[in-house]
Amino acid sequence: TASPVTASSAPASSVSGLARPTVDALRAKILHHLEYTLAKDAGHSSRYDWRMATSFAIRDEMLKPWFAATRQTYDTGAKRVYYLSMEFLIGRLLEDAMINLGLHETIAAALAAEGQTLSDIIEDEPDAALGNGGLGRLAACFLESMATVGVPAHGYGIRYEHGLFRQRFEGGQQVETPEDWLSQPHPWEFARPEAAYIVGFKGHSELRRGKSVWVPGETVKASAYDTPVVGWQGKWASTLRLWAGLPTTQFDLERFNNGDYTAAAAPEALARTLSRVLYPDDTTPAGKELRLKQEYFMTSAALQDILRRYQSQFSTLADLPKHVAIQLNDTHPAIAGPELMRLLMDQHDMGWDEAQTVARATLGYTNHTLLPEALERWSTYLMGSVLPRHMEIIQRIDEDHAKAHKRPPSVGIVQHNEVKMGDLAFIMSHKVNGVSALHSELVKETVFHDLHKLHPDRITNETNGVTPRRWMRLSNPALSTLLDETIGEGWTRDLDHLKTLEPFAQDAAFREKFAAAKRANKVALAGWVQDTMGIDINPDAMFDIQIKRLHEYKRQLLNCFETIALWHNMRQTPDAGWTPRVKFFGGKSAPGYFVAKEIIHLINDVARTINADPVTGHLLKVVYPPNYNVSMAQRLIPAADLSEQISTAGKEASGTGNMKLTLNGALTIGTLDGANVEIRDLVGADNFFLFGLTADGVEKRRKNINHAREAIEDSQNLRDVLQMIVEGRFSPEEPDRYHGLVDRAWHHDHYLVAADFDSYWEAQRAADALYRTPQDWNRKAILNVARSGFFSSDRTIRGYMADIWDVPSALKD
Ligand code: 7GP
Repeated sequence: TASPVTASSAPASSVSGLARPTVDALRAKILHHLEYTLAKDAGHSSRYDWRMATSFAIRDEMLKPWFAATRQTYDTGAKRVYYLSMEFLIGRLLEDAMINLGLHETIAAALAAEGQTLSDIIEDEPDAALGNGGLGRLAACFLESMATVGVPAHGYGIRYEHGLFRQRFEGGQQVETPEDWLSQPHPWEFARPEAAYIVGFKGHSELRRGKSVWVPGETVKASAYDTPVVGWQGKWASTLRLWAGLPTTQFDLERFNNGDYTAAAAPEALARTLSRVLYPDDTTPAGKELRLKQEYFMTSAALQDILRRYQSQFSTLADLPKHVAIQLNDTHPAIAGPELMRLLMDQHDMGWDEAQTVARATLGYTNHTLLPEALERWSTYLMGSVLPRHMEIIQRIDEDHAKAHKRPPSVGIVQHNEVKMGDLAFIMSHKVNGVSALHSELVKETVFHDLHKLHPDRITNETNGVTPRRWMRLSNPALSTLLDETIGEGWTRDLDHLKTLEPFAQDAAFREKFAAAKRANKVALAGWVQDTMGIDINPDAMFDIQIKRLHEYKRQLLNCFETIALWHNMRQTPDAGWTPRVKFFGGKSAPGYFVAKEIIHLINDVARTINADPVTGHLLKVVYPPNYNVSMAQRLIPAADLSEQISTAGKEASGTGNMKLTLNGALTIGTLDGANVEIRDLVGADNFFLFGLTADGVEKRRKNINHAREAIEDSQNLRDVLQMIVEGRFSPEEPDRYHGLVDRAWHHDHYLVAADFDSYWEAQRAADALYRTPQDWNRKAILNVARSGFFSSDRTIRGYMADIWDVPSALKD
């Protein structure tokens, strides 16, 4: 039952510059939506009803900035940015919107007045998991940063009915179940049935009056759903437009009436398949026809929408690049090059050369990985049958390029009966960027070595970043409040303000407050681990966290081996003054990635064994909560002491979890890989635990075919670890369970786990030693926070605006 509101006249939050509703007004709004949108009585409403009503009340507040941004963009004819991505890993939206609109406390008070608890309502929201990992989460951070910085922007993607699978552990093994975030209505989206486009597949291309025309053999309709994304303090907003597949043919009533129900529903089922599921592989492409169709479906719908909007405002398509910048998130939308040319030529009568010039000036391409197995290639047979007209265009782009440049034989979009999507994206973009300084250099030296020589001005770097709204203000209120009190709130919009925190590292009183905030976060996490997993952990132990997709190159196996070695050593001398640790792992494996799944199994077997050991119980615990996702990251990152960034050097393009953990005051143990290099440069070598071979060193070491055996023979610790595993210490019910894994460690150690093991062990012991002197640890942790301002995705977006998009901010000041 409702209680009277008392806080209605108090200023609801410290956010300024935005006309914000009072507690009373919001309370009335929530009740209104409960009654009129959900048709529920407040006395008989479920948590779901309250969440929906609260979300609708917040959504109403998003409309003003959203409309204002849209109107201003039309009125000023401003240049627009379109971010094409097969993934947007946005997570929950309610709290993010509340925080950016400055309504967190107001909503909490309004709900409290109705006897509801805001945190319960926040937890009721399913994660929108429309992405796999780093690439998808980066896209989500970018949307929010574009809304904060003031970029007229749309993200385009697919409205997958099923996002990334849910992970369970059965007997320690990963089991996947479908994710169903859309089984309940999604309160943030607006269906736009009027924004729909026909997308074709297959058929053939024919000449009509001297012009090529594509006659598709199949068609589907792409129908739009819009979600507004408001920036910090609601000064600007961007739009996420996701496409759903619908049939173009009418439901076949005759067949239905004749009793053939399946055939009657077939066109619908086929079209829906396009937006049914997210491919669950991140760095390994699927190579399947459906995936190619999904990529083309999203890209074609987006480009048709972009041209329609452009033509509603401007007349000459030749000026497209003056008003439009399109960014390709990896090669997944790389068909945009030929598709944009096709639309310009076949539908708008532009000539070949002009169409190519316009397309290239409009498109930019971001590369997110160097792993050869992740570079998309489609057989010319598949491309030619699914997209026959595009295959013609691709071939001619390739011929043009060959004529215009003296190419070495390695260059060519079409080679060995395959279309190389990386080369296509490179050739059809005016700028190509890597995602960290090291990665961009490696892009020049490796994948695009020859193309870089032909086009030396094309590759640029835009080091990744993360939004400080979600990854500090939302997820770490304890530290956020301390920052506000110490240096003011300005850091939220301009993360460089964190620099002013630096002197406080020397201030013992501040260090104490900083440590108290970290401890509060660790206590909260420990409570959650106890409640959800039944594992008792000590909040004063070092919380050592490795959270990311499971992949051999990320080397969760190295961490697992070190865990075993540590346990083994602790058991032998339990009184040797060990630093107590809790090792956290989180992450999913691609369903078909056998080796990664075996590593998950081993970690869980190791956790089971170690957590049951009474000798080391006070010293070491291993925690691997299933179903790591954005919301779990928000829980773990603020509680981390040590950030594990231990990929084989040269393999992790950038990393973004590394940035979130640094920002939240964890110290990094890491290799010189991806953005770790920049993190270490900025926070200082003294405040970072470095180990391992460099990217060059890795290449050299691999030339010795015995590198693993030699490293194992030199390391008593590692030999003991492998021996314990092979003896079945962690799998007594099936002692030979890991014989294959151990055999690979000796003979097929492509990611140099063995070669880096001793160096990693040493760095871990240095971390142990430092942790025993909390004053020193905390000083370094504070310096990590103070020097992490560079890793805001606002800075990244400003880089894209200046170097690639040529777009100014629409916001004054
Ligand atoms: C990831 C990279 O592995 C990671 O290092 C980077 O921080 C992130 O992109 C954002 O740039 N790549 C993917 O998630 C991925 O799916 C395959 O790459 C194309």
